[in-house]
Amino acid sequence: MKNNRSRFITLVLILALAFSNPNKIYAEDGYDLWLRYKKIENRDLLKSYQTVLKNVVIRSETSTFNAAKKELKTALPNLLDSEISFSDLNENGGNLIVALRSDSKFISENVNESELKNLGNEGYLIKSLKSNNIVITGNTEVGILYGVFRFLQQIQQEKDISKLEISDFPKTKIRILNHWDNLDRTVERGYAGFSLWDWFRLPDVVDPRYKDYARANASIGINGSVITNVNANALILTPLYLEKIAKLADVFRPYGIKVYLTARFSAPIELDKLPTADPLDPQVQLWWKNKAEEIYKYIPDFGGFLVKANSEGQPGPQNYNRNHAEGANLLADAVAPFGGIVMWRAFVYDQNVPDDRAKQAYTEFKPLDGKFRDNVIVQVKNGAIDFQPREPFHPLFGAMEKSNIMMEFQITQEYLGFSTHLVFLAPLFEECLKADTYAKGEGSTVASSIDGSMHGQKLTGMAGVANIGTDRNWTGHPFAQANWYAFGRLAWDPYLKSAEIADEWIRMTFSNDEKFVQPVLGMMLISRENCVNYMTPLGLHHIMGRSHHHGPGPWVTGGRPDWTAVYYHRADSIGVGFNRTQTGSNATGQYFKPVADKFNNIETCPEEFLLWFHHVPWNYKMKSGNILWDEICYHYNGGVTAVREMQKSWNSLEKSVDSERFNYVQSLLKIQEKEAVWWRNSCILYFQTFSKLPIPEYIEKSDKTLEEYMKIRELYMPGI
Ligand code: GCW
Repeated sequence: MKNNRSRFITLVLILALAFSNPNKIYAEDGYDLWLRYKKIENRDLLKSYQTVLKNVVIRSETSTFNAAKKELKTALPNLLDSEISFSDLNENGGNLIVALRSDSKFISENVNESELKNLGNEGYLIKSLKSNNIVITGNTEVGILYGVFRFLQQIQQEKDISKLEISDFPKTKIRILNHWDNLDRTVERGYAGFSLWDWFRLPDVVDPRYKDYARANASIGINGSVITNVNANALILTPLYLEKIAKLADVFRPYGIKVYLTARFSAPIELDKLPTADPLDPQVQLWWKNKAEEIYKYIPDFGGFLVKANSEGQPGPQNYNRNHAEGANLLADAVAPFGGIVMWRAFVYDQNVPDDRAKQAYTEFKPLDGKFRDNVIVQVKNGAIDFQPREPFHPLFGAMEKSNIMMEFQITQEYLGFSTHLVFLAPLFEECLKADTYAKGEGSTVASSIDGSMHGQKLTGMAGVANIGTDRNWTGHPFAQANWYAFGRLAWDPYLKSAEIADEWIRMTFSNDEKFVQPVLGMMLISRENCVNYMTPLGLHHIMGRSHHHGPGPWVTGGRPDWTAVYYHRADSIGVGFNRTQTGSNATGQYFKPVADKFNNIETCPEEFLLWFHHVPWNYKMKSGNILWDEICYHYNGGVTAVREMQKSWNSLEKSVDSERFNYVQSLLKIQEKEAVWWRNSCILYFQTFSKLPIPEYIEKSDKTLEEYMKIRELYMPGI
């Protein structure tokens, strides 16, 4: 009896709490990403959605329709806080009709064939009809699935759905994540825990997370996943693993995602003791043909291989005096009968230290243009060095006229503060995609070189080195989720604007409240420039800690020269910066003429790339009127100030966000501030030993000496 009474009191208390503050924001751990499907905040809109969306008609007998239906079933009742009925296509009466045109009389009566003509096999049409019905259709099931996600996003972002007319299709074919995941579940350059792929328990245990991973990717149009590290392990190609991979492929398939693997070039030797891996050796060719056949038995829609060859110690065709095209074509021929492709990376540098590492990829690949098979696509990093906070675009973009070429961005923040710094990467991606290569005159943007519009390539794509791991919130920093999101959106449409992408993401991940959206948008949009300022302003690059790449290390020297910082900044008593002009390494000569001329001339070289291309005297007069030394100090200090501004902004938003994510971001921003100060102080003190000029008065005094900074040793860093 007593027990019952106390239960009753507890219940009353719970109910009272629940109703006392209807706007209470509950703790969230970030697992749901941008697929939170929380009840619509705006009451009028909620009402109008409830009126329009009462019943949904969708087939469920195929796995992709089933996935779409499940998503709608999870999302709509939560977003609309109302019951929604679902019926099969052959029944009538739905006001949201999701179907192929050929399957639905209603759609064929209301949508012209011509409206679907340009959508290809992954596009969709979402249309509100006068009758108040909404249709989601496309030429394929996966196109419709993308349409369903896009439709839900309209609701999540509280948009008017009474006049929808969205017809969209991806501008690139391969939109793919590259996981640098090892078989022992460590992740190279991963800062969000361990690898998602639980090889030990697979194939028997299929973690529900695999499906959520697929949902998140499909929601932004990602259609491929290379699940293993480019620093490859040949074992992944053996039956032991193929059986496990087949399970992952089964989970991803309904979501339109294909599995790809990294191929270790020496696999024939390592796995089957062949005497060679020479791409022109018939035995080697046969080995790869058989291997491909075996893989396709396990995974009939296997996507193909990604290869890092003759780079950082990885084996490749050059070990046998063959070139990259001969290596790529070997694998391409093996997967071609099954419709597979080969993504061959242009990030190459071998044991010989070049006069300028920035030139190597172009030097090796440009002469091979036209020599690759049709099912090979050359995967090029956005810049010629290595995912720096800012790099000029890679000179291979626009230059490969007769070869398929795709973009590789790094989503994981190897050089941008790991998963502890809030850095929204869309502006970095956008800056590169918008850059003008002048390959075919003005307006030949990098984006047009990777979507096939510049040179008419058939195979197109964009890869992103994933920032995902076993952390509950997937990406470590809650805001790093936005980088995964932004990558997917830009792979789908490389012409999108960062502000648009951020706005969508904030609304779905946090809130539609303008008082929250606007300040957060502001923080996100300047965050990458801030990072450049406190790490590597004015074209400085590769001056971070050795090997783990965390924190400043402009003093790093010794060992292989192009792995040191001094190789890249070349500071001396006269000035700082790498002379890559005609009087230096002539890396500028790899760009088309108008671009080369612009970079060559110190007067026209954009200041953000000044020290990338020029060795500039400390007293050089900058556009601001400052001399170079003062300008460097100004940027470093500006970076710190801006992080403090971000902190203020975030602190003012405490009431608009759940305490779990609020507190976590607040703590991470503290780390970011501390590290921005570390970067600023140590870099200024270091470069001062060359410039011998005073540090401007307005900059707070460093509490450590340069020697103290140089002594900092970081142990057991993640991601190595
Ligand atoms: O950025 C560098 C990283 C290496 C990486 C390499 C690459 C996978 O420091 O960890 O190796 O690039 O892109 O191959």
